[in-house]
Amino acid sequence: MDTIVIKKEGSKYIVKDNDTLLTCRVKGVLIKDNQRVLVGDFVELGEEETITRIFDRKSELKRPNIANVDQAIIVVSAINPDFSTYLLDKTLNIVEFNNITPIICITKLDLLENKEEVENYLNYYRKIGYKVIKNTEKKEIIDTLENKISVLIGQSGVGKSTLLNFLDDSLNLLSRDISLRLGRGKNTTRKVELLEIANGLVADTPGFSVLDFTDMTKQDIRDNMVEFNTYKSKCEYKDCMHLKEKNCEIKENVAKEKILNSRYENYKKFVGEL
Ligand SMILES: Nc1nc2c(ncn2[C@@H]2O[C@H](COP(=O)(O)OP(=O)(O)OP(=O)(O)O)[C@@H](O)[C@H]2O)c(=O)[nH]1
Ligand SMILES: [Mg+2]
Ligand SMILES: [Zn+2]
Repeated sequence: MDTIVIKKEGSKYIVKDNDTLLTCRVKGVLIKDNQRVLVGDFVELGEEETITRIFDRKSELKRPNIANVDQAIIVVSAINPDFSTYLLDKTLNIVEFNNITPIICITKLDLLENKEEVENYLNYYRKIGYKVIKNTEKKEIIDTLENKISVLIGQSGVGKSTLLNFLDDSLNLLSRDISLRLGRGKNTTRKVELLEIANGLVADTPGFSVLDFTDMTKQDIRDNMVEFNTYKSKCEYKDCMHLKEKNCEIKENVAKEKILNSRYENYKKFVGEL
């Protein structure tokens, strides 16, 4: 995977150069030039373990601030915290906007007596093209991570660190029970770092409580509702926002239950939040 920054430590960066880990500083000219090195950056190293160049980024996520992510594993729990289509749809929308492939990982199905409602939602997300994995499907997850840079995102407490520990028990990432015992705050994972897991690089991230649509327009939000795009050509207006317009194919398909009502309602909320 070439030469990639996997962690920041003070003013130093830990760089993985093939199979060697190096502690590097950044060449003065890059700092002067305001070129900030991010976790996930592919870099060129000069003499004395100095980062001399940052290669063009394929993607850049703001929160967490990480470069070149291929895919986002959106971790959602069936319960505790409750399954939230609002948070899931919001995350999907923002991840799509950033040209990162979203993958949904469901946790805590074991805690749910009646799984039908959640399973029905998951089937809908599968139907519109998303890969959905259960956190118990170890092989499936390992295959998904192979040769990719992935980021785990999801609310605090959904089980992101637990999932990584399950994939690689040498990791020993702090999960919430432990942090409560240590009397720490709510979020257990605090720093962005790429971990080598299952022949891939994975960033565990601090659970977020606020995600926003920074830099996005209403049209972006509309265009990132992926299943709307299969119907929109039949809307009367070419630029239909699927809101107040008449003869809107999206609204018709919501009424026909071809499009999930919660997806449409969440879409309206997102547009309203801008
Ligand atoms: N029963 C059950 N408990 C789970 C499952 N996954 C995680 N947990 C528990 O849920 C709690 C929170 O898990 P964490 O892995 O710390 O959650 P996190 O997403 O990393 O949280 P932050 O680091 O705060 O963002 C822990 O007590 C885990 O043991 C699951 O599939 N089933
Ligand atoms: Mg965690
Ligand atoms: Zn429309």
